[in-house]
Amino acid sequence: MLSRVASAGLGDIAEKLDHGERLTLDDGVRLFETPDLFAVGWLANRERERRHGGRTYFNYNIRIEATNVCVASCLFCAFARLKPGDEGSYTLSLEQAWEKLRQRRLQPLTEIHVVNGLHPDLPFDYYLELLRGFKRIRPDIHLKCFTAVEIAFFSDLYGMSDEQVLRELMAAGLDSLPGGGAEIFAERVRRKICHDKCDADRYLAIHRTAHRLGMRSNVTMLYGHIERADERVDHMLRTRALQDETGGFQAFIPLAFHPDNNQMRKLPAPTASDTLRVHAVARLMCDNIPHVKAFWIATGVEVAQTSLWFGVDDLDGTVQEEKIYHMAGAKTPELLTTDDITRLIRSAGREPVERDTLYKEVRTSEWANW
Ligand code: V47
Repeated sequence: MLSRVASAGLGDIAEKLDHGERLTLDDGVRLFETPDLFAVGWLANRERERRHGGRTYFNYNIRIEATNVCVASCLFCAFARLKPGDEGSYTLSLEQAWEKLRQRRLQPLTEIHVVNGLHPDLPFDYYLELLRGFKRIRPDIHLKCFTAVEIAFFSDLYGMSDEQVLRELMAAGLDSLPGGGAEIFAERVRRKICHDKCDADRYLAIHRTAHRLGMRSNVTMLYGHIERADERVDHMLRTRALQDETGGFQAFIPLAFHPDNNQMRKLPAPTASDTLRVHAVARLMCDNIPHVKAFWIATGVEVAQTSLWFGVDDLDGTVQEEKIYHMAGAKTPELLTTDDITRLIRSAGREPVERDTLYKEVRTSEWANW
């Protein structure tokens, strides 16, 4: 296989990886440009197996999107509605949001993932109470809530520093931050697809602060729209640089662009081979981030399963009730059971490991009394 890697013009990259040398922007672009996807995948798989062997992580989680009212006008978004009362807009009352968790009291959930629109009228107390209520119902559950973009919005709207916002949310029960809102860090792309939300420096600064305060977080990358290969690699390198400083990122999560019902609908969706390549290159570039996650809702279940041989070691989880991708045309199911996920992983020749949000091994199938 090494001779094939050399024929693909990647021999020097293989050597760097063997010597623990870091890949550069130019290396990353070459990994995107070489036609030999299999060679790139093989290198990424080697790195994946060096870190995790065949272990493949997933968790028993639920997603709650409390409101889709959003003042931002991201071109790729099919979920947001500008104002309360606009057709298709919704905002859950606190009771309704808590009820979603109560209805699942028999499920051995370990995590709630909350992502919302940027609602201009809700008081900060709504979010604090949302968290407190979840913890009252299930004190043991991990709350992975609010993207850095939401945190920046709260600080600006409620007149607080990012650190104050994070501290207050933590006191109310916030345990970690999800990776959403990163899109592509490059200014050229951000200006075009999401000009009115926080910029890359602020996104990264909020994650830096969250890590300093003791929280873990993830980072995403929205790909397959107007970004170039060098901008993808730049995104990975900026993430890697912050990880060198803090060590607080757990997973890098490429997110495949879905073109239905949004202002970029003329663009085609990324292909399966592009998806496999992006995950593989992320594994190779982000050498200091423990996990590369394929979000099966976005990639499709079959491609997510295949990606387990292209650098990926994490499949997110059961998810349940996902809206952002389904409103943008995702044909994936809204939920996989832990049995479904385990079967997918096993039949790919990998070893399923159920985890909590912080990657501690758990076996919810053995929990009694749920
Ligand atoms: O930031 C929105 C993306 C993200 C579209 O941290 C779209 O574990 C593709 O953050 N096509 C939210 N993508 C989802 C998210 C996430 C997902 C999985 C795991 C984690 C984690 C976080 O969804 C947004 C945006 O980048 N998005 N619209 C679309 N049409």
